[in-house]
Amino acid sequence: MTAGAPVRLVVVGLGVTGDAVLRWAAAAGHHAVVVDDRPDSVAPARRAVADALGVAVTAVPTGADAAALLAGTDLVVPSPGVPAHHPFLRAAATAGVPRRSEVDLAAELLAASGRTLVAITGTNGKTTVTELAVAVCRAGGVAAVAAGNIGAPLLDEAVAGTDPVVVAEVSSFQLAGTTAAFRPRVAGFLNLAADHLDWHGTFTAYGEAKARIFAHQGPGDVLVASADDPEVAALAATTPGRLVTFSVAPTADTGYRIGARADGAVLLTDDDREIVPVAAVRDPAPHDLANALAASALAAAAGVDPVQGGAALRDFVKGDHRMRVVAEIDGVPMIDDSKATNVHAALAAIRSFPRVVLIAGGRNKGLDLSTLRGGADHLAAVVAIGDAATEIAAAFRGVVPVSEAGSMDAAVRAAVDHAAVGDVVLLSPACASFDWYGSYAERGRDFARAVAALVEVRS
Ligand code: UMA
Repeated sequence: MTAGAPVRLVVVGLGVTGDAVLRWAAAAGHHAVVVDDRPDSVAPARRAVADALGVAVTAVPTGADAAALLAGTDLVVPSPGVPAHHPFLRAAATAGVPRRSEVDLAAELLAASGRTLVAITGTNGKTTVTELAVAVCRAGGVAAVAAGNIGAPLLDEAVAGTDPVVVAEVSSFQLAGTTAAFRPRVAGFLNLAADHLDWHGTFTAYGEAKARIFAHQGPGDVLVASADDPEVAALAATTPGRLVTFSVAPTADTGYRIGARADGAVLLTDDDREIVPVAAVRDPAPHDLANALAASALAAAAGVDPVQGGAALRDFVKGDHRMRVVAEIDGVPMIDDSKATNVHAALAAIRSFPRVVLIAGGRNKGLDLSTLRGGADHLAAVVAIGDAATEIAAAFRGVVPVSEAGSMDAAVRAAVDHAAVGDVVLLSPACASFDWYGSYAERGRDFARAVAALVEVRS
């Protein structure tokens, strides 16, 4: 696809990704058509790009119309949010039209330009590790940039960027549409727990999509993978590349790990060099240390000295909506962890405090929310919100005090009523935000607003 005859492609969905694919296709001389299930809700700026290129944005065709469009199509590029079971993608598969995701196209371009692709996936922590790996590279004297699911399309970076190292956060949706062209020099596989089952159908399919992060690597490539997550370890054992592990288990004696020194614990490289003392890492919860080790190993595999790069681990501040205290009410910290959109992330948050009043719920992504009960020992009460409120309330009835709330303001009030000194109030929803909000960030901001409003009323 990097050279050769023009290709007739159909871009499915005109969001952030479709926009990048459309601009790339036009610049490369390909002929693109854009279809979208909600053509009327396409952002005006994106529609303007399509208009300027003379490309119409139409509704996704069905039946004979879909067959006719596909008959003149060489390639389908779906946006990540379009599931493989979408009728148009099924029709494309039936018609034998190949499908490639945007990150797949980008990986091919990056390989051709000799830039190093570090591709990171996992159920949780991938945005943080992407940011950390970039910071470690830069502190180690190597120019690096973040792209992918984190927000800036990888294809835009592949077309226009120049940094020698590109660190990409890659989602399971993006990985599901990759081919043998997706061969990152360095891959990272952080953890694997149930998520996005409404898109993938089964946990096995979700895990298989994630494993595509390394599936087409060669012997000279590196896979950095968790040794602590049995699901990841089992999949990583099949890697065609060189495996480098990371672990926060006290028993770990190989790979990137925690070591004991006379003056305290330290993060260690796989060749026993000290990266930084654990005490110097701002957020020292086990998953934070795992993220720091993973980022160090990834940067090292991209040619950076992880000891020099370790300076970045000292100053690193996690992004918004990740365990962020937004205020205190009567001595109770009010914590925004809106980024926790699955059970695995919410349980990690719950278990990091002795007693929690949990605000959880939203749009369930096909997960078994009753598994949140695994955190019951840490829960003082639960306030259930959103589409999944009934499901969450049912999971906790008879286990801990539980109430349902019809708005964020009501949820915050109820949580504060349940809380005692020594507790924290934690918004860690275990669900997507799209029932009440446009994004997890919007949900987190609304939580902070509702907390501030309650502080105001009580002052
Ligand atoms: N659309 C359809 N049919 C569908 C689904 C979507 O026509 O069945 C159309 C929509 O009407 C809309 C467009 O597709 O016009 C939206 O495409 P999209 O949902 O794939 O989103 P993009 O705007 O392209 O953003 C995507 C990622 N979104 C998703 O995977 C849902 C962004 O990740 C990513 O930052 C961006 O590409 C750049 O790579 C967001 C995300 O929520 C942050 N990711 C999930 C997560 O992190 O859990 C995976």
